Amino acid sequence: MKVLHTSDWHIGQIFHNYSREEEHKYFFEQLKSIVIKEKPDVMVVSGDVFHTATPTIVSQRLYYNFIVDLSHLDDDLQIVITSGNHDSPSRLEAPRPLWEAFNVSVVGMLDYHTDSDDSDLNFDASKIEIPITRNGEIIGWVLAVPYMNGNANIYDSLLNHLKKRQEYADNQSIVAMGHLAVRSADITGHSEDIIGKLETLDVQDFTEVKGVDYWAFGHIHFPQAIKGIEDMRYAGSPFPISFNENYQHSVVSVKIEDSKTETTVIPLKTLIPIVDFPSKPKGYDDALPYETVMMQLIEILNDRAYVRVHVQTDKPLTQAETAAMVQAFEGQNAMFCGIQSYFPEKLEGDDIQDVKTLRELKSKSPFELGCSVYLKKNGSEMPDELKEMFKKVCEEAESLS
Ligand SMILES: [Mn+2]
Repeated sequence: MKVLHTSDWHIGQIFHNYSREEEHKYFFEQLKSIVIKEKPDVMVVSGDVFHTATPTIVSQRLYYNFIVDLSHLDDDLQIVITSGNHDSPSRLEAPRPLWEAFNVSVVGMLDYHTDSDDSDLNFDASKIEIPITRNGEIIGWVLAVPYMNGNANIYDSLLNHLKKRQEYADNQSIVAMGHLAVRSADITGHSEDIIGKLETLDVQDFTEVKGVDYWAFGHIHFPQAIKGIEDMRYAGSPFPISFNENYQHSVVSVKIEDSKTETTVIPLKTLIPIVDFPSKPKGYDDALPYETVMMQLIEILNDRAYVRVHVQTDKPLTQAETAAMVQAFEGQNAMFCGIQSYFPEKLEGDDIQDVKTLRELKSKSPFELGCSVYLKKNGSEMPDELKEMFKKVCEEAESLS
């Protein structure tokens, strides 16, 4: 069985006010060429199809057009799509019956039931056990597990259930999908707050599950064989979703034959590069002052790129300075994506250093925390006017929760 593994498309993302539509089209063109060349039996998309739970019409059109286009390429191509934490499970799944006509299986969520059948599963397993056929014969299965609170036991139960099915035979390949964070995975490019919120699973939770030929994971955007295990991979995002994702993006081609799994990482081209200008400094000493950076901007303005500017400064930039920087990008190919300021060391970390434990953190109000983060980032107290506005927002948010 041949599988093409991709994930974390994040269709509809707005990156520093810029639409990614053209980049998604560029990725889809590449993916189409890869499908033509690799001829997979099935393409699996392991979650985060859309960037938001309520994608715009433009985003949905992009998605529908591409999937339909792809399925027209080859009548035998199957596509399995599962939801990620960014997707709306029900919205993704709504056109499920229509998708079936295109050989596309979409699983947004598990269908739970209360009365038990003879398995130890309390949801409809047959919905997420997708048979993969070639010339009318089942050659393998995709266990299309959508995003949910992490629990690796589900895979054992699913395998037990699958093996009891009449259509199941020993020589069929099995691919398991999941949208989750595996502990000890390389989280390059992910900010800590993302990982902190995730329930994570141990890699052993999966290696102990016997009978899966390939694990097709989504969620972590850095492509990798988890802990070097070749048949357990994150496909990663198709192009940078954030400034931290400045690395080679790819999809994975998987060949399973006689229970042996061979994987090939297929690199993708990025249409619009992300650039840290003049470069990403280690700290204050390493950065260049505002005036110098402004003068050097000319080097980059003509390039089509997302540009984040880094400046060394002793005090927060004035509004006029920031405005002048923004102005410099106007009408140019380069796209302004913010300024990062670097202050002298002594100003950093005096304030929230005292917050060492979770309990201490919890004892601070969002307003207090926001003020100390501002102080840490800018080296000066938040201006009164901003404080007022921030306080109001905090109060409004608290009244909602
Ligand atoms: Mn994602």
